[in-house]
Amino acid sequence: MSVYRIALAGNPNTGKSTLFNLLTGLRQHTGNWPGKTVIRAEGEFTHNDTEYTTVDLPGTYSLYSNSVDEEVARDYIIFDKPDVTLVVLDATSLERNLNLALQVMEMTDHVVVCLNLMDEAQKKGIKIDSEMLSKKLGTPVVKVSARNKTGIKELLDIVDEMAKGNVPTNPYRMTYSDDIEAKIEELAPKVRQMIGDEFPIRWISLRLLDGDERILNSLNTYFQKKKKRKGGYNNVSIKATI
Ligand SMILES: Nc1nc2c(ncn2[C@@H]2O[C@H](COP(=O)(O)OP(=O)(O)OP(=O)(O)O)[C@@H](O)[C@H]2O)c(=O)[nH]1
Ligand SMILES: [Mg+2]
Repeated sequence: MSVYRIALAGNPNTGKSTLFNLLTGLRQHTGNWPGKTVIRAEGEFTHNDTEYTTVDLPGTYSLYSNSVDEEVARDYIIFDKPDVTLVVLDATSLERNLNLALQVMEMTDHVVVCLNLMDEAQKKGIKIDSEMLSKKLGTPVVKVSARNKTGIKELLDIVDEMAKGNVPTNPYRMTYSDDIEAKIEELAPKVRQMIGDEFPIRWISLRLLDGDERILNSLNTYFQKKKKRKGGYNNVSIKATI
């Protein structure tokens, strides 16, 4: 039986761990991320007769390289390639929270947006047209309350469908200013030539243009590990040349 992997990403305090605990119950284990002092919580659950493992990523406001937490979350999405990244948003501060959702959507097509704290939003009289939001974002959007345990079945049904490749998505991609877009166009083929197609080339090009050297470290570590595993054919050493 296949085991699919689900990552929970989102800003701090959006209810990721509450949802994680609800899904995995006692079937969870914690440790540290390799080489980092950041706690890694992983757990299992079953839905529609399918086994899932889920990872509770550290809460972050962005996925650049500003902190170890951001690096851990970012590297998991890029290098471990979960079958679905569930972006958990606080429905009471949607505008601020959508920023992270858009960043994740630049990194992977397999995104489900979970609007959590819907109970709180309702109390505050906040109304959200999730269908419209879903159309605009190009990803499924599901309203839940992890505290009141509402919307969870709908959420897991769509996660299940996406993990099995049955949900075509077309995540909204930010368009940048003309000069940045021109630079991306110039850089992307070179990045693709160096590292192949298994990574989000546009996103990596953007990070490189932003002078993010830590993504280079992460890529080098990834290729070194891969080389060791495969007995050394892939001799890629990536250096900043921009
Ligand atoms: N009202 C309401 N509160 C919630 C809901 N989900 C989580 N909370 C509360 O929100 C707070 C933060 O929840 P956590 O699950 O710790 O949030 P988190 O995203 O894991 O936070 P970090 O680990 O810091 O990133 C807690 O007090 C939860 O009880 C919800 O659906 N409704
Ligand atoms: Mg947490």
